[in-house]
Amino acid sequence: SCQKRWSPLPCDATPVPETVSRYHTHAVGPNQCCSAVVQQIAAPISTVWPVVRRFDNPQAYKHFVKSCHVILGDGDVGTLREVHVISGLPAANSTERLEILDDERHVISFSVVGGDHRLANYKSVTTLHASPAGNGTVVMESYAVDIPPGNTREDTCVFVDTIVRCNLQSLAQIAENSNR
Ligand code: A9S
Repeated sequence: SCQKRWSPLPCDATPVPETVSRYHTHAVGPNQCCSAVVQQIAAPISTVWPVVRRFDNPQAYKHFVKSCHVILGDGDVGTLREVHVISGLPAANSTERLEILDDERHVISFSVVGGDHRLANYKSVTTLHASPAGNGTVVMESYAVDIPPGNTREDTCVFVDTIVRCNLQSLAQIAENSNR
């Protein structure tokens, strides 16, 4: 479980939402690493979810994505997309499978099933939660991924955390601006 890595509070004393313990507990192999990123957004779930749920349109908030084409399926679980990324990354494209899309619990998950990049067996889960403070949203995105040959666990987490944090900051900006 990744819980210890990111929980600011002791696991045994902290009641976390059921969707958190349920969806952010990854089975992590010996040569894998996992982590999670949390982002506060000053916009309601009803504004954030329509952006996040679009498996066919990750470029709406992921700035590293140059283009995306659905290659199989119609947006249900099992749908495959091919993502092409901007230059400057150690990657060209990625083939990704929609694993979970839950419009009631606000959960989306995909796994990387192919492509020209170094993040083999990448799998992520993103959940939205009403912020305890008020009318905002807390986004939680966790992942597990193989540690690429020649990289350390730490390198890998820093690299992926950076990408995920960029994506969630961009999501926050878009959602907060669409509020005005
Ligand atoms: O797309 C995401 O939600 C998250 C990540 C970490 C995506 C990573 C990526 O698409 C690149 C941005 C191209 C970086 C993949 C699969 C491999 C990379 O090296």
